[in-house]
Amino acid sequence: PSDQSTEEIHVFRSRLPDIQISNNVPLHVYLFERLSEFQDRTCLISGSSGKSYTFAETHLICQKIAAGLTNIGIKKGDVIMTFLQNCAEFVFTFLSASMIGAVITTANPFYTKAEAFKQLKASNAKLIVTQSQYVDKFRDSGENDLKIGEDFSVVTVDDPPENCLHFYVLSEANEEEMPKGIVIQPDDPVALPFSSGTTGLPKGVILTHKSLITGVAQLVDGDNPNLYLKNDDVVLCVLPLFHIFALNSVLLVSLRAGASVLLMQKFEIGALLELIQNHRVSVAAVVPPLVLALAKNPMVDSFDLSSIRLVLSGAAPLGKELEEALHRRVPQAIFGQGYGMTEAGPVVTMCPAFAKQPFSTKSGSCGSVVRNADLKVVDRETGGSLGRNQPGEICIRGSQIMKGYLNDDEATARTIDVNGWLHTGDIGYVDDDDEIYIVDRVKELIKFKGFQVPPAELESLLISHPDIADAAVVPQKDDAAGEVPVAFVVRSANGFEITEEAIKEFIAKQVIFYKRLHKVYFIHAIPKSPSGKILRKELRAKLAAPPAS
Ligand code: 4UU
Repeated sequence: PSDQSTEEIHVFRSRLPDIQISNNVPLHVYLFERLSEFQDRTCLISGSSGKSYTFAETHLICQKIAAGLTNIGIKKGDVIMTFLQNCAEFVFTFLSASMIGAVITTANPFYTKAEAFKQLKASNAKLIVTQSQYVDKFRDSGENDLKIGEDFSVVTVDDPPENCLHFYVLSEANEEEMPKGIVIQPDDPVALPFSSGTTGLPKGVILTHKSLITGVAQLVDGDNPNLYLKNDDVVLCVLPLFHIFALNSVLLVSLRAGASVLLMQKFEIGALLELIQNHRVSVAAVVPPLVLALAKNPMVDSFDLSSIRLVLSGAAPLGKELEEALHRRVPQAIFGQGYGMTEAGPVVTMCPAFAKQPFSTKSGSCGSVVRNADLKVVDRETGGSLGRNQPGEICIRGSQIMKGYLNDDEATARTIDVNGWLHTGDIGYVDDDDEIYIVDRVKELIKFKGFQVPPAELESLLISHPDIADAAVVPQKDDAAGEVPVAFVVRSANGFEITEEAIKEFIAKQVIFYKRLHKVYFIHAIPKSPSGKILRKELRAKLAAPPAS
């Protein structure tokens, strides 16, 4: 029963017909294809300063920066790290990199020094674009052998500290000096976000020009786009652009569709509500914790949110009650979810109620598979594909998925099989109306408010402590964050005195806030399979069980 011919039987497709996708050009060419039509429309709005840029201005600034990047020695294939909160410079840097065939690796600016250096090293970035307040994270810490000005350059969007350049050096270059004759192939990388995928440490996810164009086209192209954006839409960008959700499903789709992107540097409920009201935001991309804030906060009632027509939630499961609670406050809006994964390029399923000619959907569903792609549900035991209403591992195939992990063929082969299926590590099923429900996650990944917490990273830090013999980190359900990481720890023979507090503090010093341990349980041995794999299910079951008296 496991032969190839039966394997292909249960393939789910979008109800929207396939479309022609022009994914043989570079990403920026595709995104700015209709520039002459949109040039005077607003492209970007900075929420904090109110400054805005038209499409023509955005395009010109990007050409200047492309020249500026070339002037400071950035070449095709080089990696540039953005270490930025949402701002116009993030967008400019991303698009300019595409213009010269460079690659952007996006990182969270709240990363600790150790986390920042890890990504810098793994991605081999030649340039970091950041704010002056974060530059110290890239200064030598003794163990790191990389140095600013020698191994990589740093550009800051505000006054540059020692050895760093001001962003003006890039943005005031002469666009005429943009290098000519750079040939960019569809299979060349353009973005390198980091993700731990189904197992292990964070890895560079190679997204090519072709993958990102396909991912955008699947949402906003065609006569009946799955995510119908009008060119007078104002799309809220409060989710961080360093994460693939906002990068793809807020920024890139809006650029392609000619909609305006309202950039918010950080989430603050009052400022957010004011911006929605003042800029007449019509499309809002959110994550469940943001839905919670909007559904519960009494301030919401004093603002006019009547401009919102679409609310797209993703990156973590959204409870029905929560969705309905927010819907009562924004009754005119269509609510729906997208389900994605960095490696999947990123969208796997999208709410079809967002289409130009919409399909009705049920609350709780993550939408239907995107067009121009195949989805199957796999039985984890037999490897065979399953029919409707049977939960199994969601697999996705199409030109949008990643090329692979950077310098990690083994992890790539574990994730994308020989038939081109990307295995998501999520358990879900397809119902009779082609709607997809995610019901569980079998991969290690923990998601705190939609942010990735890779257990392997915390486990390796824990094991590095002399008083800890062994450790395992698993998710625990949490009302505010969805999930929080908790640790099971085996004390080493000499370490019988180490306390929960000491362990929490040891971790907190080394990681970004959302990776902090919320609880430490001491245990005699970590349950493992004969091959040495941590039996995470057993540990998760311990958490679910009532405490032994
Ligand atoms: C239950 O979270 C993302 C990408 C999300 C995204 C992107 C574009 C959503 C909508 C969109 O338009 O990527 P990662 O790599 O950070 O995390 C991937 C994992 C998934 O494998 C799944 O476990 O995050 C979880 N996840 C969800 N879970 C993502 N979306 C959902 C969802 N419901 N809607």
